[in-house]
Amino acid sequence: MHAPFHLDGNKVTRIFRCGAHVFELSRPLVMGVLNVTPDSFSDGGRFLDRQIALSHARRMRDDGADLIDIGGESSRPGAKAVDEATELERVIPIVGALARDGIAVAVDTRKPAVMRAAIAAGASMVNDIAALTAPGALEACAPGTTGVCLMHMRGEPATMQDAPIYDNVVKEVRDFLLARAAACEAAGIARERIAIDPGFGFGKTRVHNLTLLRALGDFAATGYPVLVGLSRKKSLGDITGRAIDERLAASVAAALAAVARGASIVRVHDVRETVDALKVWDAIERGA
Ligand code: 9MG
Repeated sequence: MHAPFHLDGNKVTRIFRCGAHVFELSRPLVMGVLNVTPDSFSDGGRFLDRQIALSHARRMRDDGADLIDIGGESSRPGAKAVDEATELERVIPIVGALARDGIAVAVDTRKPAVMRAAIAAGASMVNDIAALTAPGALEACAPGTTGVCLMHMRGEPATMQDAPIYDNVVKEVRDFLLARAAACEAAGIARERIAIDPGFGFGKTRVHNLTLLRALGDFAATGYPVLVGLSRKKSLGDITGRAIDERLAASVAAALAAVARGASIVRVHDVRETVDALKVWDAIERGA
């Protein structure tokens, strides 16, 4: 399969288009997480105040984040659904303010109405843990040039960690993502606007997560940029025995391992540390 390319002199680079932001994938991109929720698993309640949320997002931008992912509904295991009005009220003013700053903003939502409002407010990307499966989601994202991230999730956040079972986790997740990417392209979302994500921790055991991580090359081989979110997740806590706020080293290690296996975008809470680690990794890779 072929990826979208950008020709710059005799240099050929893959690109990921997110609205006005066209990212060259010659180096890994960092997406900073901003949860404006009372109950997200790692930073729930910290950024409900709008000014604190904006300061934190701008700090992540200054620390080197390429994109900021804003979510108004927690997707942690067991999380309760949020109504549309609440989600709109939490995220749209922040999306608008950061987009006006020229920041590439992703909106983390499953709701087509939130997608439409966020895109109208200047969002450059829609990050959907349900891979645009909600009725109207494809139609909400198709017009224009907004980027999309299609994530795999088995079940729903409320119950997804209740003993998930796969015959072949890599094949099932990859097949699902390729089918969703094909649905996007059929709906008019160009290939250069699509990223895929195996959905670590979303209806997967620790072994499923590790199997997917080891097989990330199979996802990268599809030609779609692969986005990976492992930052502070339970699997890292299980491996290290560390509490959520003590998983920085584990998260940076996981981000590096993902990039080394072909991830193009890492979704992280600790932007500055991840950017530094990736700069070192990149310099070693380039030998310069
Ligand atoms: C919203 N969200 C939480 N975890 C995530 C992950 O691993 N990937 C993506 N795309 N979104 C996530």
